[in-house]
Amino acid sequence: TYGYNALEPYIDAMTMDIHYNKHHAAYIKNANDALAAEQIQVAGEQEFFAGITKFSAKARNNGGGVWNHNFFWQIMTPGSNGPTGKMLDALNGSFGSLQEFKAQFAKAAMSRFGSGWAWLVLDQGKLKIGSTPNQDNPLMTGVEVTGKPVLALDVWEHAYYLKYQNKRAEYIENWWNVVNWEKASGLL
Ligand code: MN3
Repeated sequence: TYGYNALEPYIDAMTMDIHYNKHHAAYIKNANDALAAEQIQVAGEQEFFAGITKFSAKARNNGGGVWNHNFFWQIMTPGSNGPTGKMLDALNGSFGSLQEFKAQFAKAAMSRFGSGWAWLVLDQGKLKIGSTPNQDNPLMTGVEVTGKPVLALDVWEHAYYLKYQNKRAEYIENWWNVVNWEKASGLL
């Protein structure tokens, strides 16, 4: 874990505080309400997301919100270093170069209209980039990019608006400075 100000100057403390204590907390409360109201009983998150089409929009949006943010906090770290070892090899192998990977990921994050997420996933041994709307994620059945999440970037305005306002591209560019490549590498 790290403090709200730990990702400064790339992500500001107030954004982190509100994002964690208000947005994420609301997803947790509403997901728990939905699970109870719909009497959803699943063995775990894999089963929940695999069966997502059976559940309400409230369960989907908030269940996704909980998982996505739990993952997002872990995939960031202060004092980020670039990818090395098998992570760098995998990115080079799949995208040609680190630069090309970053360009494709940024494009996915930029071209998500409205609120959503950009993802790097591992799917049947291959790395893929994609994005999802709202709080959908690649563990859900029927979304446009499926697989095991390796990186996730929140491109909801609540993730960057206080510091970056409308400049999503600048937020994305700066986000590379806080990526937890060690954690990501462990997911390969
Ligand atoms: Mn968010």
